[in-house]
Amino acid sequence: MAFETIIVEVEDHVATIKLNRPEALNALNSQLLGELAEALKDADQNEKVRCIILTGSAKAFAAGADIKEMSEKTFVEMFMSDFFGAESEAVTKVRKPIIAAVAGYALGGGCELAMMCDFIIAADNAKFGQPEINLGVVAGIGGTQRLTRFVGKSKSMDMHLTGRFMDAEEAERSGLVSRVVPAKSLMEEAQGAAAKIAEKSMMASMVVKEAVNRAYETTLAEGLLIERRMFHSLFATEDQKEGMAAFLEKRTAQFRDK
Ligand code: CO8
Repeated sequence: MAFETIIVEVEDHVATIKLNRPEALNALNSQLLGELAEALKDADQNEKVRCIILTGSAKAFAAGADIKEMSEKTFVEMFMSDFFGAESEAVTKVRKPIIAAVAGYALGGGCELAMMCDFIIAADNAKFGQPEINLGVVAGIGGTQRLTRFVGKSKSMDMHLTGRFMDAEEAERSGLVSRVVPAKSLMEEAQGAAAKIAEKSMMASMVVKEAVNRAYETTLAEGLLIERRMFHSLFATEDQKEGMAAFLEKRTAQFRDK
């Protein structure tokens, strides 16, 4: 399918999806989110793809949901279309690992989209924020819930209530991002992380994703049981035999997703 608002490249087992509405700082409109959902589904189903990178431009990952598209909508329209509901669920349904490579603005829905990914690598010029309060609204695709889990109540309240931006250093310090790198090496760093992930057993990667995400959904006791059972279940795979044999034979494992 030909996309107009995103650019998709698949190379060396990594699908890179670049948000591409430069005229609007990659503001998320229905078309872009629809295309993103489609591209993510394709990547999830493509056997050649073992990791996904979601990125934007040097100036903006995404400056939020598209204010022009939303400004005249009524409650009934928003409610009846479940505005951005299906699109955001499409992102969180992806089973393969997704890295958000964020440079510049990740605001509102842009910050929320980055948080839907599995981890965030930030360029040193990245700025995160939930400035919806300035528009008389609030976050709508996970900001109040996910940012709070990442950075805690006090900082989340601060961000949502004042609408201030957080720079990359503060984002790393508070646990929102996994690493900060010089802006010029952002894609190299993300590709390096994706290449490492692509070498692993895909089943083990998917289990990591399911298990870590359960930590946000369940009690510690349930989560520990789920993790232990998932660990046990990987002993049904050839990749477990190969991984452990390779260690003992002091060679690199050749995982085959079996
Ligand atoms: N929507 C639409 N257009 C945008 C957006 C946006 N979110 N952000 C920037 N643009 C456009 C500008 O209108 C401008 O277009 P034009 O040249 O035609 O006037 C162009 O992008 C460049 O922007 P600026 O000239 O403003 O660039 P600056 O460098 O001066 O400023 C900022 C950059 C600080 C990022 C500024 O653009 C800004 O504040 N943007 C809005 C940020 C914002 O408020 N984001 C939150 C939006 S609401 C939201 O995300 C809700 C998510 C939940 C939806 C849930 C549904 C259930």
